[in-house]
Amino acid sequence: MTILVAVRGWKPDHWIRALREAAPDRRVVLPGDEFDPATIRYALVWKPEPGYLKTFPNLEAIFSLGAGVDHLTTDPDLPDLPVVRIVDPDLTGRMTEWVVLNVLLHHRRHAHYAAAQAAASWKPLRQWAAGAVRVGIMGLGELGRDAARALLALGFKVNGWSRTERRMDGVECFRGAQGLAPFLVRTDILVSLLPLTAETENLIDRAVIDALAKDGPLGGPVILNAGRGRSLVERDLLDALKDGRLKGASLDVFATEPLPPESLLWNAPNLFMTPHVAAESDPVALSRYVIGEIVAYEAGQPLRHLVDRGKGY
Ligand code: NDP
Ligand code: OXD
Repeated sequence: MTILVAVRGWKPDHWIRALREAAPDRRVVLPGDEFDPATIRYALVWKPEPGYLKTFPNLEAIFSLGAGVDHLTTDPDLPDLPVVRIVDPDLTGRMTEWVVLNVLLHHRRHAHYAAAQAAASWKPLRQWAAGAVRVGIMGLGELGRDAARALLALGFKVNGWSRTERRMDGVECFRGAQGLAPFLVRTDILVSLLPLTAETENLIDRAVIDALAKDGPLGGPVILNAGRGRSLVERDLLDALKDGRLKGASLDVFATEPLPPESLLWNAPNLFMTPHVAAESDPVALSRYVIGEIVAYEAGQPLRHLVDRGKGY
């Protein structure tokens, strides 16, 4: 009945406290604690050491404490057990806030106004309506669909791209390799909320950047990435920002995290950056989610939001 919490790079105390509050009758342990590995039935993890999870003979399910699961799928020794990911309104709402904020920063030409303010200069620019701007969301999953709804409510035109066919009211949907070019050519602001898989690694490269719409009101396309850093070729993004093929960008995720001090991205023009905080995993909200899933599972219901190992997400 014991629950193991293994979070590398995060402070575990908040998780332990939140889990004990959500499930006072259960034992919750950390990797350094004294416990019998045979008692562990559930592991709640973020970036566990590769090979670590196979050391628990009676483990029944692995819960990723983030929506992304590449931190698990890259472990060659990951036991063949159900992997549950986070699908929770708290995390989803946080991501939608980041997407809306960053779409608006570019749409409302904030880089210009921040520079003008720093120079004590009164420099109004023309502002177009949201309805004149086409936002294209790569990844119409849990996060992409919620962001799409919020952008539609603000009046933006929204397109979406996914691996399989998706339908959504008000959103023009494209899918697969054949749908990529028509999706890109209708996109002024590209938002990537893709998982990292063999297919999405290095997907957003020079060819994708050059296929984006050039006839939109922003004077050039903009890219936002809060999916995974390795889906984007950073060198190609930098070149395009420097030579003006891209009007701007916002990045929350990077190929190497933390972003090394010598990275040229720190000083790239018209780039807003956040340090992988777009949708933080909140211990209180997500402990309630995980315990709710465990209780339902123990009552005989199937586990939900399972990762498909074949697809990698
Ligand atoms: P989902 O699994 O719900 O959605 C993934 C979407 O990506 C689906 O629409 C899927 O298509 C699409 N997709 C996957 N592979 C491809 C492909 N090869 N070509 C086209 N579309 C593809 O994931 P979430 O929405 O919950 O999360 C998305 C990602 O966001 C996470 O994997 C994680 O990397 C990132 N994330 C980042 C956070 C941050 O703080 N920066 C926080 C949380 C998550 P289909 O619909 O056909 O399956
Ligand atoms: C996640 C993340 O996957 O924080 O939840 O990136």
